[in-house]
Amino acid sequence: MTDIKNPVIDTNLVAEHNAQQQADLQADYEALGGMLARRGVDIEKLTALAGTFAVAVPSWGAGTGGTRFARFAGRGEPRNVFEKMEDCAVINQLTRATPAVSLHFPWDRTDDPAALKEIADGYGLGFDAVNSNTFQDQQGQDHTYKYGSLSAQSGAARAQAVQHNIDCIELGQKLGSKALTVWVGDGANFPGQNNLRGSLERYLDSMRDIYGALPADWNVFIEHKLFEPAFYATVIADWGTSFAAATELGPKAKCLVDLGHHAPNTNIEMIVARLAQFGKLGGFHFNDSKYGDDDLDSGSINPFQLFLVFNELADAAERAKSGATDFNPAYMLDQSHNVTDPIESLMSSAVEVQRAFVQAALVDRNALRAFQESNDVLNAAQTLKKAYRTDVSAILAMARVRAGGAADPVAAYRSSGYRDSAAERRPAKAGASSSGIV
Ligand code: RM4
Ligand code: MN
Ligand code: MN
Repeated sequence: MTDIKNPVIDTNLVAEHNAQQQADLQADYEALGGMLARRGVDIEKLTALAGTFAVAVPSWGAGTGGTRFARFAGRGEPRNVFEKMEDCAVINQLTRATPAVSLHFPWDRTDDPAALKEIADGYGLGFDAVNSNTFQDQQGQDHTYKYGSLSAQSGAARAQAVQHNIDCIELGQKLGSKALTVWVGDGANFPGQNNLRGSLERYLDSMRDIYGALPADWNVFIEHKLFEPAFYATVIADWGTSFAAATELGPKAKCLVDLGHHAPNTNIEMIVARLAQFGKLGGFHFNDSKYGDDDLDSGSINPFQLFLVFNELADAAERAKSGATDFNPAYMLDQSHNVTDPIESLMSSAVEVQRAFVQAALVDRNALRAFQESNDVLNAAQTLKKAYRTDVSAILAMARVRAGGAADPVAAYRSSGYRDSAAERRPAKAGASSSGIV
């Protein structure tokens, strides 16, 4: 069990919660273990594997989100990066699946990174990729991003955007991050507004400067997105452009796949397979969507797609192992919560992503290969379905309990009264640091 120096939720409460659940969990675990044993699968191996899973939490997800129309504030929302960290600590304490936080600057900027790091250490949290923000103007900023940032026509706006990214790297270094994620909203709303090729050339020039500022052990992740805020042509709209840019920049540049950033029905698992094949899969922003960049909870709309993504990741990991190469994509959530408690949504999503990870490990890869080779299409498809249909909840719960988390994170969280106490301690404050906007 990993000990957390300063747990936010009373550990006795978690222990009592687990004690109440223990008999049921044990019975479910034994039943599942028996069923898996008949398939030749050792449940203990899967539980140990589940315990290795980690997905980072986006600091901005801790606040309530909004749409273009309105934002309905939640109770006890975090008002600064320290309060966001406290919420992220709750998420990890109960799920034991989210040991790192992804920060967004300047929303999360602090003049005291050492204090932030110390508090994070106490919570048992580290820092994953830092995110830059040149998709909105900040107060007092010299040059507007209204017409673009890294690809802007204005050299001054471009230089300012480059410098902001370099500042993010410097702050991230003080916190122990090892990657910068760059997503820009740059693009055009009208045909003719931008020279399509010229915009990408300017973007690449800017990115070369940012790449040049990366420490030796850092990566830069390029995040593509089909549309919004640019509605006619986005500079980094798809994985092809992202791949070309990452290739152009060099080995430290990789592609980041945000599940919501594709047209409906896009075969995202194939994008994952392609990027993995060519060594450019940097990481993920997990979320789910029905129509566009909806930022709904992971696995809430299309859990089969999430499973298929992890199926490709399991295949890539197996290939990397036999080729003795590294394969370590960064897993992060990127969601916006409008009608749920963000802590509950982030905990549930972390568990859903972990579920897909464990289900993908259940795929009988030798059988699948044999069915593929003999063109037994039906059985090949059924091999995937068999893994996907297996309810691995008891494995996930057991892995959590063994690591010191809660058998049922949402139930334990509700019984802790954390949200009520946050609402008392954090009266709404005008101009609070942004969160929840994705
Ligand atoms: C974007 C994109 C980025 C995130 C912002 C807040 O749509 O998904 O990853 O940083 O939203
Ligand atoms: Mn994203
Ligand atoms: Mn997004």
